[in-house]
Parts: sequence; C-alpha cells; structure tokens
Amino acid sequence: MEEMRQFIQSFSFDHCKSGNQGFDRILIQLFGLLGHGKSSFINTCIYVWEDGEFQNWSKSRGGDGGKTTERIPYQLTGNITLVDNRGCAKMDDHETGEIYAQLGNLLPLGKTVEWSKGFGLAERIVRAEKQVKTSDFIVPVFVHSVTKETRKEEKEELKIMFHTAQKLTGVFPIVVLTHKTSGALTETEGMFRDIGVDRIFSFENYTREDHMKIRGKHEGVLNFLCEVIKDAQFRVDQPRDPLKEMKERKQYVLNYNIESAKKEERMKEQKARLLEQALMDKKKQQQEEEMKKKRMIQQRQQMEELTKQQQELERARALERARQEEEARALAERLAKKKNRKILGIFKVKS
Ligand SMILES: Nc1nc2c(ncn2[C@@H]2O[C@H](COP(=O)(O)OP(=O)(O)O)[C@@H](O)[C@H]2O)c(=O)[nH]1
Ligand SMILES: [Mg+2]
Repeated sequence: MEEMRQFIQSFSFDHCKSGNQGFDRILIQLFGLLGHGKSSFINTCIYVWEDGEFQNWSKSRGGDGGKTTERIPYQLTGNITLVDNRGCAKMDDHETGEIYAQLGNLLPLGKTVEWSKGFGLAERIVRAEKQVKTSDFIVPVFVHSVTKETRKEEKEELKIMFHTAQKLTGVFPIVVLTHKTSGALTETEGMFRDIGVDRIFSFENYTREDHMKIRGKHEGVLNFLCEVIKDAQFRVDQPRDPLKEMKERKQYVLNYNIESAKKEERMKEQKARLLEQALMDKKKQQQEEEMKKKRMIQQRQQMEELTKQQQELERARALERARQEEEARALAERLAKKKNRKILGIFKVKS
C-alpha cells in the first residue's frame, strides 16, 4: 500500500515520455445515474487517501435520492482531482447531451449545473469557454450499483454513451461497481464486459453508517487510482494536442445539442399537429352528430305531419260518409212519404 501511495503522490505528467504536452492534472470524472454511489465513492477515495476520520465530503444522500446538482471538484493530490458530476434520472437525448458536456469538461467546475432545455446547453457551453481548462486530462469513470437492474434498452444506450465518452475524451470509460456485496456482481460485470469495458472495479463504499477501515478495501481504492494514473500516462506518452482536442469535443457536443434540440422541436411540432388533427376530428364528429340529430328531428316532424294529415283525411272521410248516409236517409224518407201519399190517394179514389 505504501508503494501505491508513493506512486500516486509522485505522479506528474512531466514524467511522461514526450513531456506533459500541455496537461497538468488528471480529472477523474465520475458519471452515472442518480443514487448509484458517485458521491459515496468520492468520500471513499478521500477517506482512503487521507486515511483519517470519515467525513461525508461529497454529501451522499439516502435512498434513491442522491442529489448532487453541481460539478464539484475534490483535489486528491496536486495533480489528481475527482469530479462529482451531476447525475441524471434517466438517459434521454437531452440528459445525455448534459452528460457529454460535463464529461467533455465543457461546463465550469464548482458551479450548479442548470440542466436547460432546447438550445440552452449550447449557450452555457459558449458562456463557459473562458472558465474551462484545456490542461485537464479527463478520465471518465462510470459508477453503477449492482443492486440496480439494467434493462436491455438501457444496455444499448450505455454502449452508445460509452463509445461517445471515448470519442470525447480519448479514454474508454472505467466502470466502478458499488454495493459489491448486495447484488448481482457477476452478471453486472458480464453486462459491462459485453459493452466493451475492460477496466471494472467493484467496491463496497465506505459510508457514514459503515466506515470501519478494511485493508482489502483500502488496497482496492489505491489500486484503482494507480490504474487510472497508468492509463493516463500511457495515453500522454502518445502525441496529444489538448487545445485541438478541447475544440473537437466542444464541436461534437454543440452539434449533439443542436441535433437533439431540433429533434425536440420536431417532436413538439408533430405533437401539436396530432393534437390539432384530433381536435378537428372531434369537431367533425360533433358536426356529424348534430346533423344526425337534426335529421331525426326533421323525420319526426314529417311523421307527425303525415299522421296529422291522415287523421284529418279520416275525419273528412267520416264526415263525408255521415253526410252521404244522412242524404240517403233523407231520400229514403222522402220516397217513403211519396209512397204513402200515393197509397192514400188510391184509397181515396176507391172510397
Ligand atoms: N451499502 C452501500 N451503500 C452505498 C454504497 N454506495 C452508496 N451507498 C448509499 O447509497 C445512497 C446513494 O449514494 P450516493 O453516493 O448519494 O449516490 P449518487 O447520487 O450517485 O451520488 C447513499 O445512502 C449511500 O450511503 C455501497 O457501496 N454500499
Ligand atoms: Mg451524488
């Protein structure tokens, strides 16, 4: 352990084969979903490095509520700094853009990460130009708890994100698994190996509740730091150009933001169009229903009119029949009277 401490303490890019090439510190950039143990891992690293009392430096929170909202740097040695990036709840285009901006070191350290919609991220990147340092050598470290299950779609998203992180920083993300003893460690390791990760470290973080010093844990953390340094050294042994790399990173994230903001706009427009169509359909349906109602009222009125006319006709027929009967009766009466008079006349002649 003492040898590892010596190695970490004495690390400097000045000792690389081609000199520092413009880099002056390693920025271990922790990223990952909320509540997976990023803040706790920072606490663990500081606790092991300083080897004093346990302190909750990075304000880890209970339950799922890990709530780091700032990019807070914690200086470990003169040349190594850990960054607790703002975690996200899910991985959509928008949140991923924010993560790329943090990973690419394009947003200022020590400031609240605002998390803006639309083109807001591009504006923040441009605003931060003077505050970010090109001399930081970024090592992306993805922190993941083995207690949390990863769905198939999430695995695909992670794969894309890891490859982009490599494109941005030149380093394929290292994975730190937390809650080592409380979940599916082997399966989770397998999942990350499938994605292409070859540096996986697993820990049971030192926490406020459980920080009894354990030699294995201390060794594990120091070993992690040594491996990060060796990786960085190896890369800086190759020709590098920090200014150009920063420019390319910025371009990539700006394009990504513009594309995802455009996609967001297109989706908004499509949603508005669908809503308008639905409203029009509903209006048409209402109009059709009203027409149907009107038609039914008209039909009923026509039926009523027809019935009335029929009744009137019946009444008129009945009246006519009564009149004809009356006429026939009167005629019969008249004929009867005439007949009577004739008979009387015969009687009179006979008598
Ligand atoms: N048992 C155990 N608890 C952990 C471990 N890592 C983190 N925690 C707990 O998980 C919760 C969330 O961790 P936190 O570091 O705030 O997550 P973050 O959002 O990624 O920063 C806290 O209550 C931590 O104490 C671990 O390795 N083992
Ligand atoms: Mg946190």
